[in-house]
Amino acid sequence: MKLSDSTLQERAFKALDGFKIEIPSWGFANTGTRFGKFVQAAAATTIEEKFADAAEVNKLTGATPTLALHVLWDLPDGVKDVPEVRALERKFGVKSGSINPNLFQDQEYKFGSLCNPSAEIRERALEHMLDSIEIGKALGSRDVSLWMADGSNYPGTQSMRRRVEWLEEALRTSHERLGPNQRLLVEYKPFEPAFYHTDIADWGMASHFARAAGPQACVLVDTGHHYSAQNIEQVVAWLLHTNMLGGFHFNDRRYADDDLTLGSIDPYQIFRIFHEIHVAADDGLAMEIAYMIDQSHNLKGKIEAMVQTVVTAQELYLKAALVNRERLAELQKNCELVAAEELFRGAFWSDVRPRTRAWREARGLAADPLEALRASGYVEKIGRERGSRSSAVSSYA
Ligand code: LRH
Ligand code: MN
Repeated sequence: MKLSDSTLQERAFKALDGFKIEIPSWGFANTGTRFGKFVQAAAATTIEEKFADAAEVNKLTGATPTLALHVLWDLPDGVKDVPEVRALERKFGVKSGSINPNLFQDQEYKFGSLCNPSAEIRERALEHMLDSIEIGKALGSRDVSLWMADGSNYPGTQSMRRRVEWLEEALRTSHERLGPNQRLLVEYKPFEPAFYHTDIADWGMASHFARAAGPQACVLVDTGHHYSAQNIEQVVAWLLHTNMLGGFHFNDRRYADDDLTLGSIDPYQIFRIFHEIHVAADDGLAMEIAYMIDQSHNLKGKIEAMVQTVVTAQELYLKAALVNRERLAELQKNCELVAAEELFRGAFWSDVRPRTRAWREARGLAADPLEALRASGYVEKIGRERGSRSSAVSSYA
């Protein structure tokens, strides 16, 4: 049974009204690769500038009310920086989102942080975890989002099972410290910067650590953290089935953790992921999914890339929302392969931009956020204001 245009329009507005995606503070900063960093005059270096840029993106897209913070990059003095961040939230109308501990840049983490053979270093890493949880409580943020670079580069140089035990212990202690509404998101990554073993390398390990920690812990799927041959939407289907899916770090890649802009290489991948989520919603699965962007804009204009990413995410989320899932379920049951594929892929190919424009106009937003950004002169303005000091850049973001 074909869906009428009014049904599609209604579903479209409902889907877009409900779709919020969190933007990373580090997406506005000068970032690079080990081969260098190309500085942009308009890049943000202070937490105030990161909130200002986040507010501009939210004004243009109506879909990014929260800003992910990385503790040592955005709150270098820890909990003491909370009052300033609170004031920025009020000034710019953007709330602090997930709190991301930094357990990878300190010299002492050379052989790991929570998995380091030195009990002393594990203790200090745990202190930072607990500080990050306290910052989350003080800011009223729901998620503490943990990614660790921990691993090794050469066979035989570390005990992988010992490190599992140390991490289980640290995450149990961290979970005990969570507030009633807080969650611990465990992010996995198969390699980089460790190139022999990574302690949280895949969804199975992340699920184990989350379960071992406690009921408020779940798994974060960074789309860039998979071997190229991996079926990411199947991982998502499993995490939905096992009620372990906490959220996403969206980006795109051609080879490894390239952190390119969402939908720039394989938009169909993200469409397939969103489809699994829409079907799970139809099935009434309890879900609290944090949609977040995790990209480093090394060449594209930082704000332009962020607006482009949010618009692309809205379009891919909507394309998947408008799949005639009732009809697809029939075709899947009858194993009508070509008809099912044509329906599924057809939804991906349908141009939903007229619907996203209509939704924006109906919600008093710019019909074309990228065009509105260009017309606003915002990037030029902040480039002039920030440009004079942009030569020396120190930390990663
Ligand atoms: C690690 C990662 C993690 C963040 C970092 C900026 O690759 O995906 O989520 O801490 O990027
Ligand atoms: Mn990530």
